[in-house]
Amino acid sequence: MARIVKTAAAQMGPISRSETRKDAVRRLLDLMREAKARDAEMVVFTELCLTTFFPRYLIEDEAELDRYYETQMPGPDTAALFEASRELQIGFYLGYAELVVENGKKRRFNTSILVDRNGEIVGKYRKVHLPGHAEPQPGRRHQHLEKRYFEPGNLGFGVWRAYNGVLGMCICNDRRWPETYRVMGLQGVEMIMLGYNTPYDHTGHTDIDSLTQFHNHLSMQAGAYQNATWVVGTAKCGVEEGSNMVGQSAIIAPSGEIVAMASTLEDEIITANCDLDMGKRYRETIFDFARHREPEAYRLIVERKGSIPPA
Ligand code: ING
Repeated sequence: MARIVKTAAAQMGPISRSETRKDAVRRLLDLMREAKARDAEMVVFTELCLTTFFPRYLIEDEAELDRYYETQMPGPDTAALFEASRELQIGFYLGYAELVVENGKKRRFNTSILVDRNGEIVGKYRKVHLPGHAEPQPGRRHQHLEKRYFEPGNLGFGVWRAYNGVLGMCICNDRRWPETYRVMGLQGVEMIMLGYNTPYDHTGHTDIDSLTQFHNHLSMQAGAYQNATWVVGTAKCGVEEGSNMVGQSAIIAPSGEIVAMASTLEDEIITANCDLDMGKRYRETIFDFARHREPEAYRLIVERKGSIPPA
C-alpha cells in the first residue's frame, strides 16, 4: 500500500509592514481551508509568515524589534491556526520569529514548527544558515540583517515520524547548503519542508542575482535527488515593501522533478500526492548509502587526504 501524503504548499504574496499578525493569520487560514478543500493532509506555509520580512530594515528600538517575534506558540494571534488544524484535520509547517528568555537572557531564532492533523506540535527547527550581515551595509536599498536579529539554530537538523513517514524541516538559506539535506538524508528523511523569503538583489552582483530563480530550484532539486527525498519549498514572494522576492513555490519529488509549481506572485495553493515510498526506490539503487558511501574512502576524504599540496 503506497504511503501517499496529500501535500499543499501555501505560497504567500507580500506582507506589508503595516499588516497585523491577525491580517496574516487570516490569510493563512484562507490558504489552509483551500488546501483542505483540495483534500490536502498537510500544508507548508512559508518562512517568517506572520509579518513582513523585517530583516530588510535596521531596527534599533528593542521594543519595536520585539513586536516581530512570537513569545508563545500557539499565542493569542496564532491559536486560530491550531484550532482550524484540529477542526479540519490538516497539519502544517509554520515559519516564525521566535523570542525566548533563557537564564534571564533574550534569545532570538528564525524558527519553524511541524504540526500534526490534530493541531499538536510534533517538532521544532531553528534556522542554522543565517545569510546577510549583522551590520547594515552601505549603499544597499534593502538590508539583510538576519545575523543581527537571530542566533544560529541550536537544534540541529532533526527528523520526525509523522504523516506515516519521516519528515524534516529547514528554512530558506539552509536549502542552498548540501549539509542540510545530507544530515537529514542520513537519518532516512522522506520529505523536507521549507519556506523562503528570497529577494532578487541579495548579493548586489547582477550576474549572480539574475540567476536567483535558477538557483532557487537548483538547490532544492539537487537536495531532493541526492538524498532521495521529497522537498516542499514555499515562498513569500512578490514586491514586498519595495523588495522583489522570487516565487515559484514548488513540490519536488525524490527524482528531482518539480511536480507542482506556483504560477503567481500572490497567495496561492499548489498540491501534489506525494508517495513517500518513491524515495525508497532511489535508496535501493543509485543512492544506497550503505553500499555506495564507502566508510574508508570517506574517512580519507574527511581527513582531506589528497588535498592540494602546499604551494
Ligand atoms: N533569504 C535568501 C535565501 O537564501 C539569499 C538569501 C537570496 C541568498 C539570494 C542567496 C541568494 O534564499 C533567506 N531568508 O535566507
